[in-house]
Parts: sequence; structure tokens; C-alpha cells
Amino acid sequence: KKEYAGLHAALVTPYTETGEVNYRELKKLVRRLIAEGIDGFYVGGSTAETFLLTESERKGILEAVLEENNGEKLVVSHVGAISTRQAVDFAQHAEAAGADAVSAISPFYYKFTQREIEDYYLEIMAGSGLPMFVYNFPNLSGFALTEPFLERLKSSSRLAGIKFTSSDMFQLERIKARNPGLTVWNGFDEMLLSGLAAGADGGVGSTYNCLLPLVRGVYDRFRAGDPARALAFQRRANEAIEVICRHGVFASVKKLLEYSGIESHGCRRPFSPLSPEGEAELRRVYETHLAR
Ligand code: NAY
Repeated sequence: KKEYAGLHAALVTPYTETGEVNYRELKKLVRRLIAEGIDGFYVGGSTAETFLLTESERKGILEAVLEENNGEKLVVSHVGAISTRQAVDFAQHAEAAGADAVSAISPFYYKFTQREIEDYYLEIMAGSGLPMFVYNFPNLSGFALTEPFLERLKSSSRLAGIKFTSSDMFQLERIKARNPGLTVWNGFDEMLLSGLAAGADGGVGSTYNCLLPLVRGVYDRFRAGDPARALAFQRRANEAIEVICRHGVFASVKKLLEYSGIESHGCRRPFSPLSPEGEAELRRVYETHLAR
């Protein structure tokens, strides 16, 4: 069984010039992150623009990552969908393809009841044999998990943990304190150190694609018992993340990757392309923090 602790890159989806998924560049990114010391991959999440992809692209991306990873690092497949039936289908595909675990955002748009959302997770867990990481992201999904909700999900032995994309560090700390057996991943990269201090076991992040050396510094210094050095790394990362957030997270992450030789041709519409000012600022970030 692989470790759940550590840093997991929420992989971006590179495209070709004509906007098709670029599996060659995706594999190159996977290989590079392994060389840089990543602990795992979160495939097909928000960062992958997953709801702008077709079902077969989502499956193809997972297969490509598993192939390049070749059993080396943890591979978590995001299988979330509005439809339980579709999420179960993705989870069964993930299991058959060889992923280590699944994760799912709560079903959105129709404002499902808490009970409906609980049933969604229980049905995904019953429908495949893989451990489940609930993806809690209230800002985008409109649903914020609660402890009674978690209690109901714990009736399945497949509940493995939570991807906690919220700035409520009080809630993170309480959940981890009361559920030491669940893995909690910090979801906002700009708060990785805060999440770790509150008890998170690691993180999942979009900026890990391009800022791994800085993020690694935060994590490793914290684990080594040196919070002051960890904070120095977090500050450097946040100088970059501030610019990344200002100009669109996914397009910015992709631009930084492009500077280092991984082409991805922006994001799918309706995401807009980077502005010229955004590009110029990102270039400076690259030169200050990332160029070697
Ligand atoms: C995902 O599913 O890809 C993630 O949630 C990764 C976590 C990221 N959240 C989102 C919504 O992109 O890395 C964070 C985030 O981009 C970063 O903290 C900047 O705000």
C-alpha cells in the first residue's frame, strides 16, 4: 500500500495547437515531476479543466498518467460528476486501469440535499473497490462538508480521507483531531503551511506543477521541525501564487510550464487566454523563482 502523506500534483491538461489533449506533453510533465520529487498525482481534478473534457478524454488522461507513472507514485483519479451513474462509471474505469484511489467533488448545479450528496459518495464507494477522498471545495461546488456528513460516509470502510480546499483551518484541525485515521490533504497551496500546522497530512495543488521546488521546501522544512524556514519557502511560493491567482490559475500555471519547456496552449474556452500583462508578470516570476 502506498503512502497517502506528501505532495500530490493536481495535473494540468496540456493541449496541442489545435486544442486536442496533448498526451505527449502530459507524460513529459509526469516524468519531470517524478524527477523533482513529487509524491503523487491527482488526475482529472479542477486543475485538469475536467468539466471541459469529454468522458473519453478524462479516461485517456488517467491511462496516460498511469502508463508514464508505471507504479512509482500514488495516482488518485478524480471521478466526480453531476450524475452518480457517471461517477461510478469513472470509478470503475479507474479501478480497472490501475489507479490507487479515487476522489470526487460533490454533485453540483442542482443544489442537491445533504442526503443526496451522502448517497452519491456511498454509491461511488460501493461501486468500485478503491479508497475514496472526498473533495471538499465549497467555493465552487456550493456544498461544505460537515462532521455529521463525514460520519455517514464513514459507514463505508473505503472512506480514506478528504481533499480540503477551504480556508477554514479550524474545521480542518477539528476533523483531523477527531478522525486521525482519515488522511487530510490541504487544497489551497497558498495556505499549505497553515494546513500542515493544523494537522494536514499533505497537500494537493495546481501550483505544484510548476512550483514544486518551493512547495517541497515548505513541506520538508515543516516536517523537519523548522517552521521558520518552512515559512520562508511559503512566502516565496506565495509571491508566485499571488501573480498566478491574479491572472487565472490554470492559464498561469501552464504558462510557467511553457517557459520551462512543456507546451500546453492555454486553457479551453470559455477560459480566456492570458493577457499580455499577465504574461509579462509571469515571466518575471519565472526568472526570479524558477529559472535554473
Ligand atoms: C484540483 O482539483 O485540481 C484542485 O483543487 C487542486 C487545488 C487547487 N484548487 C483549485 C480550485 O484550483 O492548488 C489549488 C489552487 O489552484 C491554488 O491554491 C491557487 O489558489
